[in-house]
Amino acid sequence: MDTVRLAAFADLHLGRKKAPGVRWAREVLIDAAARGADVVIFTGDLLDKKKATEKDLRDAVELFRFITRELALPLVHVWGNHDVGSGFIPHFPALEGVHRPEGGGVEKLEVPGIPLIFHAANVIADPDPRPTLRELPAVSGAGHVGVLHTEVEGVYTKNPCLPTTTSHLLSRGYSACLMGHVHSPVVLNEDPWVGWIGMGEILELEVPAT
Ligand SMILES: [Mn+2]
Repeated sequence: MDTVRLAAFADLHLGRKKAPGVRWAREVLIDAAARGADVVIFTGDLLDKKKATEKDLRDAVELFRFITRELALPLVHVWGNHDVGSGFIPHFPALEGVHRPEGGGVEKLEVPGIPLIFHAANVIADPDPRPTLRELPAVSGAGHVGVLHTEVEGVYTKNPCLPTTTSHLLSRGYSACLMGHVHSPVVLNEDPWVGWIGMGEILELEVPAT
């Protein structure tokens, strides 16, 4: 494979009334899979910290199983501040085909059959003002993708969340940097793509393989 097709979504906030919901997610992901997606990315805030219930947790697990079993696509994701605030992370099972960082630092994730290297970090507190993303490794060569739930330069100053800057992200040399936390779609840089996917949006992006 020379390129890899990503299908990315963010900030599902299950439990929140006006959030798009699991049915929406299934529909857009079915379409993305039909268009040839190789891997699904979710950039955090699966569950709403104020509204999510046990039922939403079950729906979230079912959605991830749908992606990995029915669509037969691997999933890479990180936890966002709302996931932490929901209290459900300790109850979320390990699922085959689902790849996420295990701790609170920057971790490198590799997915069998997908020629990319993911650089990802979980949010571990709400708020989470740690300067952790300074540790994102700089790389040379294609096929590196950042998967983050973050603010950039204080766009979301009310709730500090793994703060970083556009120039730092661009200096890492990644082929794309996909973010959650800001709910409107915002593109900070077109090529390589750096930005927030937004709530209720699906981003389909082709990136060069390693
Ligand atoms: Mn969010």
